[in-house]
Amino acid sequence: MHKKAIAVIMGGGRGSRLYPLTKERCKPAVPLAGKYRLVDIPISNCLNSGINNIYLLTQFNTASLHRHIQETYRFDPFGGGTVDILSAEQTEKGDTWYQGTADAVRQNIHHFTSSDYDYVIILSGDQLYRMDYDKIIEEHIANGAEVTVAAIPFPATNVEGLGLMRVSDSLDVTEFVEKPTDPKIIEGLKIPETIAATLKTKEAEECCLASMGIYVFNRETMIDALDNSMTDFGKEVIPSLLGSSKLKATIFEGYWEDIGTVKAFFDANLQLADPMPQFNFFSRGRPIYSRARYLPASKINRCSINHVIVGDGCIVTDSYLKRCVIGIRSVLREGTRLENVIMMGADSFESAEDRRRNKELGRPDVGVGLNCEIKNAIIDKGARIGDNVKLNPEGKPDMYEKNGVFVRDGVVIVTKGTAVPSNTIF
Ligand code: ADQ
Ligand code: ADP
Repeated sequence: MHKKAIAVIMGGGRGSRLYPLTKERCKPAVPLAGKYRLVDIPISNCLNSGINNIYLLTQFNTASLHRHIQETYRFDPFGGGTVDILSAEQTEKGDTWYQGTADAVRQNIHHFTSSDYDYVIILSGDQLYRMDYDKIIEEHIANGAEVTVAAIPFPATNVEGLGLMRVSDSLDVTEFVEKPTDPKIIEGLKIPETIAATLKTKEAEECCLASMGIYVFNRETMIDALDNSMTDFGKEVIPSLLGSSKLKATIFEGYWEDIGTVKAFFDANLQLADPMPQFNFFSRGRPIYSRARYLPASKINRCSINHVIVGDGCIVTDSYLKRCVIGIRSVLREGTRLENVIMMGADSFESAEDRRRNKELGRPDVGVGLNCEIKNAIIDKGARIGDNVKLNPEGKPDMYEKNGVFVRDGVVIVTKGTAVPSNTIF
């Protein structure tokens, strides 16, 4: 059957839950797993599903996002394809930020009409998972649905912040409650026996069906559904379509993690360093794409390294690393111990001349200096950590911030480009 689908990736609102990683960049550009950026996940899922007309909606466009998209997603002229960044500041309304997900799509609908499409798949830009969208669209068509919502069984004790739905045995969505907090409502939305019995998920009857924030719309259904002033899909648009449109659920039972908060981002990244992580970057046939950078392979000298991911272009000497993600172009100097650390790396190597200048300016070189001890931390790009620095969030207040060093969700964050002077004990 001939079908044409476009994808719209929601690149993030204010990014406040990931702050300060979003202090100087938009959310899609936040580095992930040592060499990727968040946006590579939904884009790769699209490309692996045969969708190559992709729109990325973001509040503001940073140099790094632009560079990354331009350098990474180049399509051949025969197959075609585009990844278009549509940022709020570029809309004709000028300074108005998108009011919410539905508002962001509405403000850009005129851009999509340049594509010839029958279906739109709306995706979140801050989730780690692998999904075949083509299968879902096929299912959507076969069901004669107007809207299909992807749902995942989630333990009822753990559904805070998620939209929950009730479905019939044939997976018609009959009720949708955005982020309920009342335990009675949550209890009432547990998966019924008849559906639980069809699932692979263990103890599915103790789970609810949570919305993954992934929606397939027929073109006209979406245009009509947004012909009003509703601002959010989960809060307003989806509930408003109940009863008037044919709404179906599709159940996903693989690994899926919303990584929109500092804690979730930290945990999901470090988990990737585990021997058998739940998300597999090594899977054959469905690669996660990223920018080809032509960096040298990393050099590791006299180190003890356990459960660590090391990106390209790193130099690590006489260090002890346990459960870390070390991003591209990281430099770690002698005598340093890192435990549960995500180091994002750097945008360029420093030359001898740069290092001489650093001395003159009295600032540390980019990377981590001699004899440092860092635990439970995210070191953002281009940070300069001097010698004998100790960083550990233990016992620190959760909203701490001073001189570019933050504590959020029990994690120390050294923000992008921050210099931490030698002998700092935090
Ligand atoms: P949330 O993720 O809390 O819940 P929302 O804030 O609407 O909902 O964000 C959805 C996605 O859109 C996120 O990737 C976010 O970064 C992005 N986004 C938000 N505002 C945006 C804006 N103004 N412009 C561009 N992008 C924006 C949703 C659903 C729930 C569901 C969860 C699953 O509403 O029902 O359970 O996703 O994570
Ligand atoms: P990266 O993700 O590589 O760390 P960023 O996206 O944060 O990079 O930023 C790349 C460059 O764009 C930096 O020089 C930064 O200061 C600049 N920049 C970031 N945000 C904005 C903005 N809203 N407007 C203009 N320039 C910005």
